[in-house]
Amino acid sequence: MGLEDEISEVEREISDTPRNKATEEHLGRLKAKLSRLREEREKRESSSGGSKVGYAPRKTGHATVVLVGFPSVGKSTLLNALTNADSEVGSYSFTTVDVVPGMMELNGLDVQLLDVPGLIGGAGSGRGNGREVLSVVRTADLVLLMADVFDADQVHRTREELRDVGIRLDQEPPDVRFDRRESGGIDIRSTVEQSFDGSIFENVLREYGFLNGYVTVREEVDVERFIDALSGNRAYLPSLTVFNKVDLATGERVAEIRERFGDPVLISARSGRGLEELRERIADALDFIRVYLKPPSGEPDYDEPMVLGGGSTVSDAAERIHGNVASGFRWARVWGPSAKHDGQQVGADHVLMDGDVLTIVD
Ligand SMILES: Nc1nc2c(ncn2[C@@H]2O[C@H](COP(=O)(O)OP(=O)(O)O)[C@@H](O)[C@H]2O)c(=O)[nH]1
Ligand SMILES: [Mg+2]
Repeated sequence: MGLEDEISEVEREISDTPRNKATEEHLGRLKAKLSRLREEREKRESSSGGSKVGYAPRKTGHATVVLVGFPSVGKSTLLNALTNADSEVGSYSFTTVDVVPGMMELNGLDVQLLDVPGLIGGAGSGRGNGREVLSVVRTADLVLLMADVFDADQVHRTREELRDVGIRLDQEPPDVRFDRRESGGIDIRSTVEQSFDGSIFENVLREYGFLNGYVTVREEVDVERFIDALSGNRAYLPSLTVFNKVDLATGERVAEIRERFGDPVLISARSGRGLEELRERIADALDFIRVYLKPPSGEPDYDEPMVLGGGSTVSDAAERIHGNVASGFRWARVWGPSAKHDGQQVGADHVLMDGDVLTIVD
């Protein structure tokens, strides 16, 4: 049996198996098998595919936001409304995935927006192009999940398709550690109580060829998350849910969407309604801070801030400058929001804030 057939067969078996206590263990094993077979398929594709396979998109700007959603949901319209994108000129292709980039300015930062038209709901979506999709989406700092205001189920279907290619939205990576050893079998330790028994874990481990070693689980995991941890081939990204074509919707419809989806952004890419809110929500989600570097006896450089992720420390800034943390960093001074007083002397662990002025002495 070929790999494709084997995958289809396992997929079919999973969907045909009723979900209950008695089938839990069997299902766990099937899911592990499916995950492993899909990885095998991606590996084969990447070794036999064209030379374009596996190139990540150019990382430009301070952050990258990737746009995903079904065809005709309004991705191109939004990209054109928010960015300088010229899809005729700018687009480039992987073997199965097209990428259309655009740049927008957000609070003084350059943010790259990527439209990946064929990713969801297309002929090849969710099949065979997993590795390429991952290589595109992995570089992103945020996913905009776009749905049509008249077809709210697209949200779930889009999430499902992303799941199938290893993209996990709004989840932290699982806190599970694997340490292989030569012999002695499997030793699973969990620091929290688990709701299913260890033999399910063990079956999954065997499916992955993990026969000897220690497994340390530090959170309550289900089978899916355990497989995610074991596979390693996953991307964990924050997302914003965006409903488009709100210009056509009644107030009632809008209220219903808000009710069902917590805090979605409602926009009309065509009329421009909601786009300012969307820009603000993207900026909030990216959570970037700007730090202005000042030489020890000079003025701060207000023209080109250093841009760092939220929660970054002085040592992160030093690392950005020197390429590694340790080299020559002696001490630093900060002025601004994170400083207790002007020119406060701080250590490597000091947490920086947006708008700080920083001098690193080395
Ligand atoms: N009424 C309305 N139509 C829109 C809106 N955004 C896009 N469209 C239309 O929906 C169709 C598909 O849009 P497009 O941007 O090509 O979708 P894509 O396939 O996701 O890139 C086009 O006819 C657009 O003009 C919107 O906010 N309101
Ligand atoms: Mg399009």
